[in-house]
Amino acid sequence: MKKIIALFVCIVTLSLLLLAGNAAAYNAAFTHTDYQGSAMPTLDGKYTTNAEYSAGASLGFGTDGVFRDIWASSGNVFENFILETMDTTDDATDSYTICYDSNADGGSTPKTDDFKIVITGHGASATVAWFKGTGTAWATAATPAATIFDFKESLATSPTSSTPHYMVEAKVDKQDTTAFGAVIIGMEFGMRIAYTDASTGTTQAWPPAPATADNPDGWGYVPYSMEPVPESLSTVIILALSSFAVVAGAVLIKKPKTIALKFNR
Ligand SMILES: [Ca+2]
Ligand SMILES: [Ca+2]
Ligand SMILES: [Ca+2]
Repeated sequence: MKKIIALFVCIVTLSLLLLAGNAAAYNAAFTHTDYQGSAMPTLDGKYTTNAEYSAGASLGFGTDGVFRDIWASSGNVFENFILETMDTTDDATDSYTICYDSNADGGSTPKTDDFKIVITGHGASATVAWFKGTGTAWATAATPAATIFDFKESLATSPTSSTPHYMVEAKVDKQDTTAFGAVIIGMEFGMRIAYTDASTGTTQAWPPAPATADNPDGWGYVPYSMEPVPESLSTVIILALSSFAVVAGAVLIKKPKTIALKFNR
């Protein structure tokens, strides 16, 4: 009898956990920690030295996308990232899409604390468009001042690969409320990142499909740490990303020379 009661309690508990899981405001299976950097990266659209983002964790996505981010102070606290793609074809409609759910409260449509940033094209001619949720859809929004948000895009080599490839570097003020009346990125937030190469018509994204830019419930979760990334964690992340392509997984290892050779094959 005790076993039956124990089994019943177990089933009820599991059911409640499943219900809680379904109610999550983001896809917790895709969680990426935002680590603290000791200095702001140089916003030049390039990942010039390993040290620039070595405090952050690497996040591989798609077949060859790599995202690195750190939060750091420059007066206010900023979220800084470098999003690299191994794309080398210069298409005017190549695009990066970064979505933030400031409160990580999800929703099947973009709410008013949700933002979508689309950077299109390359180099000095790259353009940015901001969108803010209305509750049911995206509406175009004014791009915040460069002191609040700024980006640079370039074709360059990096510690990730010695073959020149496209990447975008950006910073977003995590404390500013002047642009939209509330912070653009909360302390812990939801996020989706994507890159579309017009030459191949393929989109690489985190989280991958079926997640979309229009459904915050499917986005990943980004908690923060008051420390730089532990040295051993890169390997742990590789193991966690079991569905991740082997070649991109190699990018996560902090051995720039080895990585460069793999991409040069
Ligand atoms: Ca830089
Ligand atoms: Ca391209
Ligand atoms: Ca939200």
